[in-house]
Amino acid sequence: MTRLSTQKMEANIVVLGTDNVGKSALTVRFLTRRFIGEYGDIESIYSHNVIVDGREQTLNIWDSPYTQDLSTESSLCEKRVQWADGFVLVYSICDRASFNTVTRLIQTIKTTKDYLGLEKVPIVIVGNKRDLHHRRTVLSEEGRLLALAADCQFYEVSAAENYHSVLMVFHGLVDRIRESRSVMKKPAGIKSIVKSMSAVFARKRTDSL
Ligand SMILES: Nc1nc2c(ncn2[C@@H]2O[C@H](COP(=O)(O)OP(=O)(O)OP(=O)(O)O)[C@@H](O)[C@H]2O)c(=O)[nH]1
Ligand SMILES: [Mg+2]
Repeated sequence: MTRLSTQKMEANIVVLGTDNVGKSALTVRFLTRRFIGEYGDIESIYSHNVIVDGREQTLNIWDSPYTQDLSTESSLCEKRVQWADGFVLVYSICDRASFNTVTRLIQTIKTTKDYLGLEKVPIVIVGNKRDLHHRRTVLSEEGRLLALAADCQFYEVSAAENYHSVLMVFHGLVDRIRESRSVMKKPAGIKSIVKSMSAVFARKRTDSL
């Protein structure tokens, strides 16, 4: 029997990306394990309890249809970014423009939130529609390189065909949110600033010799 930790975590997750990339399909797949094909203009914040690494977590997941109001420049987008603790940024592997938007979204998130000094920002990049590989226009390597450059996690999935990889996306994000919270809380941050300042001064002293 697995013992649950009493420490319950709550986290806000926003799913962002251009239209038709599968934001609702991914969200619904995670919540219900099902792929229903057509999702219409669903706009919802779902509350979902999960157990990750023996810990109970409440995830509030915000999925909304893409409109110009949700473009990376808008204040509505900024509001969502402020609300969220973690981000699922979705593009379709068959849609180059949707991949370019993810690059812009990362910049918006990083300039809106203060992630200074945080090694692993709570962002997961998702290349969806992997089953449509014959129509692929974005290589897996491009997604992986973007994630590497931005310190994000990366998955290629098919919401249509596979539940497990979608589960990995959300569990991976929960891990990152937890890590980012513990790093932000740590007073050791001050210690490391002092340490790096002393290193700079020490270097200056030796430089001037
Ligand atoms: N083949 C394939 N089709 C998918 C996949 N995921 C979603 N789709 C289809 O892509 C279309 C758009 O999916 P949605 O989940 O509605 O996309 P969305 O990003 O929520 O779009 P908006 O809400 O309009 O911004 C639907 O017809 C889905 O059935 C996938 O992994 N593979
Ligand atoms: Mg949708």
